[in-house]
Order: sequence, then structure tokens, then C-alpha cells
Amino acid sequence: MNIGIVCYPTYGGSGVVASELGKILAYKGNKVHFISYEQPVRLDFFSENLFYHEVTVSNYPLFQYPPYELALTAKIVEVVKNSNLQILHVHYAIPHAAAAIMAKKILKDIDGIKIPVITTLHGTDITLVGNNANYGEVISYSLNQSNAVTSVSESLKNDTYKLFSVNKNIHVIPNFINTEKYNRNGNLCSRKFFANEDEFILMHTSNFRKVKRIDDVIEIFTKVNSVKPSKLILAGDGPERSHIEQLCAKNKINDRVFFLGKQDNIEKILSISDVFLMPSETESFGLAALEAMACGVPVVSTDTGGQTEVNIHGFSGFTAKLGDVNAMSNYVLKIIESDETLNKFRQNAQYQALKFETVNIIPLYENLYNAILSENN
Ligand code: GMT
Repeated sequence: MNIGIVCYPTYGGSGVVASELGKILAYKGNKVHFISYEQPVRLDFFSENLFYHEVTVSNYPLFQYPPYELALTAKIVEVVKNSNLQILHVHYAIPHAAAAIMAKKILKDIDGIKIPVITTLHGTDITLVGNNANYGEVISYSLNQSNAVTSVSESLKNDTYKLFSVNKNIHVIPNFINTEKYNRNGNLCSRKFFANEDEFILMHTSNFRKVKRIDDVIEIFTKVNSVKPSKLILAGDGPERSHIEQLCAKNKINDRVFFLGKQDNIEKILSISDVFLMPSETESFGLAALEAMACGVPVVSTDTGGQTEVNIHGFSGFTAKLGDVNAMSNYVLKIIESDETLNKFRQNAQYQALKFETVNIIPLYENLYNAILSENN
């Protein structure tokens, strides 16, 4: 199959999911063409089946806002024609779905080419960015004009129906994890570097945006640390980082908190961690929590969005109401109360992660591609 994938190239969920999907499809013999404004971070190697097409936006001084959607649409049209794409899979509704639908129409009306479009919703495009009345009609139209729409959780599917006028079936295809890469291997990183033998390691990783509520991470950690001496590892970077560094200094815990910045091989650090914290305002899925669970790290998260579909309360960790830092710190203390309890939660977390193993999820996309291709012929 000749597949085009449009995605954001950056660290962060949707780009990672799109890149990992493309890599697996290429490994299985498909030709996969990525279209983005930068090379996706996870595609920094050569494969004869992977291609990257860069969208460049002209910088003419007249443009206060460079016309990215137009450049993207033009690039999609070009790649579909030059590389004989059979299917276009766009990740994130804004602006990718809208650009793909415009490209689809141009290709049909001018060149007589029928290119089916699949749109995958990841969450922030719908629940945060998309929840803006100005975008409503464009998003609804782009979803309705897509040949198929997928969402990464039941919760996101329901939110999409609530927020937009979507008249087609949304297929839930959850995010996936390669448990060979994401596994507990404590030899890859030295636990001693971060903590003494009698200390626990709590961990959080994100793009440090407000929606992640890292203030709550700090509060939960402070409470846990006052009962059981612990260390906190924060991986990732983003707009909230300097505020959080100041907060740690103010709370006099900066000697117990490690700011690692962006990390490529997060499984190494997860492998030495005891509990993963994700007190987000919302998460359509929570891929970072799934990565933690696959590495045997139980998760304490909020119960918002799709998080309860990933993290099972009382089994792979616990879920609590948004902002309930008391409950979340008590849940951490419950998990680490004894070696036996911690080990049980670790095993359960890994067991739960297996449900999202790559081999179980990728065929759902392949089946959808095949169904859409046969409808389109
Ligand atoms: O969480 C982010 O800020 C990044 C964001 C994105 O759009 O890439 O992640 C979203 O998509 C991920 C992959 O499907 C999900 O695992 C995240 O839960 C989702 N983030 C939110 O819903 C806030």
C-alpha cells in the first residue's frame, strides 16, 4: 500500500503515535510518506519504505500570518500525484483534516484522482483547541467529509459527538505500545544516581503545559515525601517549566526534584521509577501513562477524559477527581506501603499495558484502510 501520513513532527502524543504507526506499516512492506513541516522526531533513520516531504511556507513580508494550511494542501496534492498515494491518514483535526479535505476535492475536480482521507482525533484538537465556536463548522465539515474518522478513546469519541455536528460513525482505535521497547529493565539507568535505597522514585513526563497540572504533581510529591522519603523525576519541557522550578525552590524541595528536560529513551528512566503521576485536567488517552505501565510503573492519575480506559482504578494504579491532591497522594502511599503491594501493582500495570500491545492495535488500522480502499474503488 502507498500511504500518506500528515502529522505534527514534535514531541507529544499525536506526532509520536503517527510516527510509530508509519514505522510499523513501513516495516510490514508498505511505502509510507510523511508530510509535515519538520522531520518527525521519531523518524531520524533510513528505511527504504519511509519518505519525508517537507511543507515549506513562504515568508513574504505581506503575510502577517504565513499561509501554512495552503502550503500543506499544495504539498498533499503534489505528494498524492507524484508518489501515487492510495490513502491519506491525517492525525489531528486542525488544520490537517481541513487541508486534506481541500486537497481531496482539488485532486478529484482537477485531476480525477480519488484519494480517501482518514482522520484520527487525538484530543487536544477536539477538547481544547477545537472547543472554540469559530472552528466548529470547519471541524465538523472536515470530519464529515473524511472517509473515516477514528478517535483514540471512547471518551474522545463521545466528546466529539457532543462538541461537533458529526454525522458519521467514529471508530475507536486506542493508542498502542511496543512492549519489547517499553519494558522494565533496571540495568539501563542507575537508580542510585537519583535515590538512596530507602527512597521511592515518583515520576512525571509531559510537555509542561497547563493542562498537565504540574503544580498538582509537586503538591502530591510534597505530601508523599513528608511521609516516605522520595525523589521526583520530571522529564520533558514546555511553558510551565520555569514556574515549576521556582515552585520547587519556594517549597524547598529542589534538592529532591530532578528536571531532565526532553528525553528520547524514556523507558530507561521509567524502569527505575516506582509511581507515575498524571494529574491532568484532561487526557483523551494518556500515552505517557501507558508507557509507564508497560515499564511496570503503576499510575496515579485523574479520572478525566479517556484516562479510566487506560489506567484501571485499584488495579494498574488509581484514578481520582481533578485537583484532589490529597486522594492522589494517599493513593501513592497505598501503592508503596509495602514491597508486596508495589510489586503487585507493577505486575498489574504491565498486564494492563499488554492490552494495547502493537500487534493487537495495528491490524485495526490496516483493516480500516482496506475497508476504505475497497469502498473507494
Ligand atoms: O498531551 C498533549 O499535550 C499532546 C497531545 C497531542 O495532541 O499530541 O496529546 C494528545 O494525544 C495523545 C496521543 O493520542 C494522547 O495520549 C493525549 O492524552 C492527548 N492529550 C490530551 O488530551 C491533553
